[in-house]
Amino acid sequence: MLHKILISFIVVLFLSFYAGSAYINSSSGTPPANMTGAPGTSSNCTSCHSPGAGGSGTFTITFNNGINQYLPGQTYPMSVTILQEGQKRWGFSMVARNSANQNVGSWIPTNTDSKTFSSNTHIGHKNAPVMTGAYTFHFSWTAPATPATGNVTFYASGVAANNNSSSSGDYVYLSAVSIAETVPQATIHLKLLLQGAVTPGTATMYTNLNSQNLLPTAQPFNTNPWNYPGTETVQTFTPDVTDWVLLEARSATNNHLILARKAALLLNNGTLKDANGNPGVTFDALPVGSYYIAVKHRNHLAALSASPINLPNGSICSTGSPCDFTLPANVTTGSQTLVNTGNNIWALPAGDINQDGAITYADYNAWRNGIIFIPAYTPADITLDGAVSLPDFNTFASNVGKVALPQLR
Ligand SMILES: [Ca+2]
Ligand SMILES: [Ca+2]
Repeated sequence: MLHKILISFIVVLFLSFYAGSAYINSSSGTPPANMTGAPGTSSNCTSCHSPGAGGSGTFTITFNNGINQYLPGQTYPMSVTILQEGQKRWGFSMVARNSANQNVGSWIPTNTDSKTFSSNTHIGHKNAPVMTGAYTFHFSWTAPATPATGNVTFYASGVAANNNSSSSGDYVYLSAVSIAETVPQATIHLKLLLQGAVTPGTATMYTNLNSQNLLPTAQPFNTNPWNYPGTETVQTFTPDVTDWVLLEARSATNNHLILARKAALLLNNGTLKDANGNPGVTFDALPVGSYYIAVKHRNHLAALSASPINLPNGSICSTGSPCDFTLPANVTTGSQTLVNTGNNIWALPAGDINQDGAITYADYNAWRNGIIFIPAYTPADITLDGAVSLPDFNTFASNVGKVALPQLR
């Protein structure tokens, strides 16, 4: 009997607490489900926060730093930012829906301020954080592994509350962002340095050819010995471009066999982008899969990956991973092929002025014959500064005897 009375007392206590409590309190732990503004939801947070509408702030959904495309099975960073001057406490609720308005993918909270709920169909705030003026929640979303999900739309509501322990003085915002499914492509993200342009002891290169407007707008590998007919062109170089390079995808079982080529732009931090500006280098029409990767330059020796690399290889080349050609371990015959520029930062060696795949005294003759007195984009300029002068000779002299792999010459 005492037991029953006790339970009734607790139930009554709970109900009175709930009835007397403002909604901000009851939902500050986790937002209620279906309050995202998605099609078919009867309400959003305006049903419990007043005035709700009419706030002066903003609510922004950001998917993968604004790149609104996804690949099946990949995980992407996301964030929502709620901004309203004077407000102090923040919440949100979000779903991902396909064009049939079904929940798709899965959510991953990456901070303690958010959590998933409703069987991982929603993500929202956890213990609504307190901060004045604005708040950003960070989390991740994993796309469905099965292809052909199609366009996905994120629907979210955000609450900018005044933290007065009542539902008054709170504003609600709605936002939606659509992303498109893309077909996986054979894209390589690679990291490499050209010795001639390296600032010694650092993993950065200068961009002197670019800043002097000497870089050709069309890819420069259309002559001997490459005879690459690609039509890659650039309208305007971004200031971080160091030079053109030529990438090759080679068979995983026979790295003498070239399957695809692409000319691309090497940036001063050692990363690559396609001439169209997309990060990484995409081999058009090459199926996704595993390939040896070779990189070539006009007057530096070429390098080949130490092993096949599975393409696409993510969205960046992580330091130390097999795509990082600044480490000898990731390049075939790495410590012989590459040159240590200091601080154990390795680069493709400069000096192959006659472009035969070896650095010999034939290159000295080519340098002497290539001396010029006006800035130019020319093979004899192995320091990539637009001049053919003594520093080119000195760099060449330090590399005499270096030879690229036979299959790269
Ligand atoms: Ca040579
Ligand atoms: Ca030079």
